[in-house]
Amino acid sequence: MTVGRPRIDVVGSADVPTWPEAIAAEYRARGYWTGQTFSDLLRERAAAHPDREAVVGADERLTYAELDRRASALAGGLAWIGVHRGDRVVVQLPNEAVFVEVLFACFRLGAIPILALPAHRASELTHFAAHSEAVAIITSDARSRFSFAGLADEVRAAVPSVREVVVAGEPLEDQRSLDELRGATPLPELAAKSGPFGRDLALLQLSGGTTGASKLIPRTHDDYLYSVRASAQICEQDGDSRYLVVLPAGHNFPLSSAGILGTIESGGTVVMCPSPDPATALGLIETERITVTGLVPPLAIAWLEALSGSSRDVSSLRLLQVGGAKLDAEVARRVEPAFGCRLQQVFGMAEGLVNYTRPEDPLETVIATQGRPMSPADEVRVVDEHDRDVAPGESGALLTRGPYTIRGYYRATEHNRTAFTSDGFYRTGDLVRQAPSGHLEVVGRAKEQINRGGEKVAPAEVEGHLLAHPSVLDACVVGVPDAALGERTYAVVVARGEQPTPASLRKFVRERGVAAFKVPDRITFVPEFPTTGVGKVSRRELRTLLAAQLTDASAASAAATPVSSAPTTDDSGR
Ligand code: OOB
Repeated sequence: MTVGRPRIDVVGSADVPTWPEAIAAEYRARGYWTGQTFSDLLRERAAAHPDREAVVGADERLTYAELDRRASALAGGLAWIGVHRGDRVVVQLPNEAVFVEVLFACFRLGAIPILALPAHRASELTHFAAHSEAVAIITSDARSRFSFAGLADEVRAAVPSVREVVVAGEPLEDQRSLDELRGATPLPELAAKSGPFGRDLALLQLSGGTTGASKLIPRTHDDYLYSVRASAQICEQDGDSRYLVVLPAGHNFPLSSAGILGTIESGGTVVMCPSPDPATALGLIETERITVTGLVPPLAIAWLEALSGSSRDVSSLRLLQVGGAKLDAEVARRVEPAFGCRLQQVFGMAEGLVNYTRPEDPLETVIATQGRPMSPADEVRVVDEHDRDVAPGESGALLTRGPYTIRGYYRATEHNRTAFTSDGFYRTGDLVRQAPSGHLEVVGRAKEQINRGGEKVAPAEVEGHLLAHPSVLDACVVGVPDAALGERTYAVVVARGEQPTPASLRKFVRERGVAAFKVPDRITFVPEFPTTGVGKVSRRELRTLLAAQLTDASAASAAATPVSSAPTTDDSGR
């Protein structure tokens, strides 16, 4: 650890911004924050119904009592290798039962998991580990052709604070197996009395990022558990709920809206889906009698297609949630008749605010809006470019604050000055319109972020990777409309000297160790960029230009395009 940094991040310090004390007191007084931790929650549920199934994975089924026992055993194992309360741990696990076990082991110990996605590679993981001074990485090599254990080693070699790599499956040399830790000394009871407490950090979520690498999002037990409890109630979860985890388990949507944690909170059963492809998922819905699941719009479309030719029985489904990116109203309209269950739109963000359409909403509201805030204590403002409220029903930028929306990113003092207003509202970067009922419709985006079917891409981050290539003089990454994904990434590049091929450039970006969804879908070379009046690259103009080319394929190949940014090479394969 760096000298001078306390081992435990103090919530409320400059590194971990939090709510002003008077507001925190109010959230406690109103019963939003209860002081309960996720560790307490699991204890309570395991005591209430020990034999009920908590988590189902590809080859194991854990009851609440078993999950609780495993969380304690693994917490003890982590302590045994020197991971302590307050230490940060990068967790990169697939959708398997072990994800839930590791998460609750961290909660029990008070270690802070950073929930990396399986798609993340060295570039992202190194940033998470270095920025948080993580002491360990927990990963899995049980069922994958890609070596996650090898990746974890690469990150450990690059980040001095990372001492331990723990692997579910076969560890490499100098790594630990999760089994070894499970069999170590159980956590001494003493630990329970010395925290973690409700006000402590529970986990670090990841932001989609706008200015480059993802920011880390500090969520406390108090605030996250409140959002989970409120979500479970809105989604009408109960002990009979069976939630299928289709999206990557660590993402805020499947984790907490109501998702994995909401299902545990209601005493239901979490079923891990190893792959989102409809063949696997629809099969599990049938065999596991799934009642609820959450999807991003491209998956909803793929499932709708697959369902029409499938004999799978999905009659157990009660609720299909769709969120993470804008759901097209025409697609939304097809969901209820095809699946025979209610649709729920979910418009949320890892920073906090989550909006849901409600079971009692009229069908048109469910189809045409992205829901309304989950909590009566959520404050929502729709403002113009001067932060002035727009007239009711007009569109504007969405600002929010409330009992589960962060007041600042982790260790990001500078960025926080602009990402939040001086009175603590988070600038979501989303453009919305609010109906008198409170329902929000997402009409656009003010932030520089590409939403590739729910996966968020920060143009600046990808541009940075492209610029590292010796033959790239300048690069600009924009999102262009796409029927399947909503948006795709398009890199426009000015070459230096000999022009590389798009394929070689994509390979270059991939080999720099970035998540595959960030590798540009298409790369085009131009002699120079269109610029704004002040000489800045005009992304808007680029986007318009590219969108026009894509909708009119023949225009893209017509050589006689007069603008200076006419593509000189185009490439559309991946
Ligand atoms: C969810 O969280 P993040 O942090 O990956 O992304 C948040 C951003 C939002 O600011 C918005 O730009 C976009 O994703 N978004 C939507 C949307 N849901 C999220 N845009 C339009 N329509 C929607 N329904 O994506 C997330 C977190 C919790 C629950 C659901 C989604």
